[in-house]
Amino acid sequence: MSRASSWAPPPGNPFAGGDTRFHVDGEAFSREEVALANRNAGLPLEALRYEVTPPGLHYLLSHFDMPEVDAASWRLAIGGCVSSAQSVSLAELMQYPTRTLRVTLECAGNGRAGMSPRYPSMPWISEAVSTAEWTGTPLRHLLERARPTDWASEVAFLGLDRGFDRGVEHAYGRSLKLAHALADEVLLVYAMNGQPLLPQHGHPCRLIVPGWYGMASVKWLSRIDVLDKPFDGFQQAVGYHYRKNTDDPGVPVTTMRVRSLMVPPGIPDWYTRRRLVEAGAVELRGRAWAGAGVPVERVEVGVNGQWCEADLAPAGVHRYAWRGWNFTWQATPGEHTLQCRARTAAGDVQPMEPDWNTAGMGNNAVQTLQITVR
Ligand SMILES: Nc1nc2c(c(=O)[nH]1)N[C@H]1C(S)=C(S)[C@@H](COP(=O)(O)O)O[C@H]1N2
Ligand SMILES: [Mo]
Repeated sequence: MSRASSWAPPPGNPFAGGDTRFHVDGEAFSREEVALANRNAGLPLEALRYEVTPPGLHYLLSHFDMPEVDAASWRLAIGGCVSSAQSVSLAELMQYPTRTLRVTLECAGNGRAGMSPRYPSMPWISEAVSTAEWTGTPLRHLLERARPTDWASEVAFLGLDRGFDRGVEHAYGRSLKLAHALADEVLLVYAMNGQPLLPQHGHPCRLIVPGWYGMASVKWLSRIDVLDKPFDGFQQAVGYHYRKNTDDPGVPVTTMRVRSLMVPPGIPDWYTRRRLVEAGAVELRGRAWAGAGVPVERVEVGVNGQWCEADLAPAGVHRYAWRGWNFTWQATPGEHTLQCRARTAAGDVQPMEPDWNTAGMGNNAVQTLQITVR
């Protein structure tokens, strides 16, 4: 595992040299960006129609390769600052009290392609969001059995996948503050929409951290380390920060920012994805979400810059899932611009322009669609 002290690439590291990626302007995507886009699928926006995303349509983000795991011999170790280190099999984990939560996950890099200049990485436009029913057990049950020591402050989660980023070799890992790790909604999950986890979503067991951007929900768990100091793994200490420039220590990326998306209306042109809609009443619909369990309170639809109130679905019991909305648009022949914008109960509103940062994270600017009405 990478530690802060080992960030300077050790001798013999074939990918030493730190960050070799430079920001780019314009719409031309590199071969590497296209290759990442082929590996990490997005939610086709018409699939926003499903309250719970069918598993094969759930967006995907994996940094390295999917590890090969034998569920029958897999074990999860819990150690570090605990009184009683644990090791559980999948069958043992399933004996713990079960909890199912409907959770909307969004990748922190969603919208990266809309930031200019752009950081070469997974070039999401707006499709890195989905909702699933995750079943597992609250992590606190295992932590309570392991009994963190009085000086424990943080819990690190290590995946079985391993690779290099910016010259640093590491297993994918993230951490949570101990108090957060003990919250009842933080789950060790082995099923998605009632089925065993698919290989790409972390089989046989992953973490789900509701309300946070997806990077916190570590897939393919191998080990949980209870720590007495902040976790210094690469994806925690170096990756996932909002930075204004490369010297900026930055602010850690945490909970999801408020956002809404609409199902593109009408029919598309195969290549450009431009839309054609027939004149008359058009039912626009979409979904809106925010992080940290804060409810979305309002969605507005912009028609050529004029904002109107959309109808929001009832809040319901799914505190960590997106909310549906719809709006009837009287479409008249010609060219039109459609937008949508959500606001939370805490008063946070989507901005019109992205809040630029070096890694292209947390872009929750309003979605804009160009529509031709016939
Ligand atoms: N072990 C591991 N966990 C991981 C990742 C990863 O690359 N390796 N990617 C993270 C990121 S950045 C996101 S957005 C979510 C995506 O989860 P999904 O692929 O199941 O949608 O997983 C997170 N957990
Ligand atoms: Mo992500």
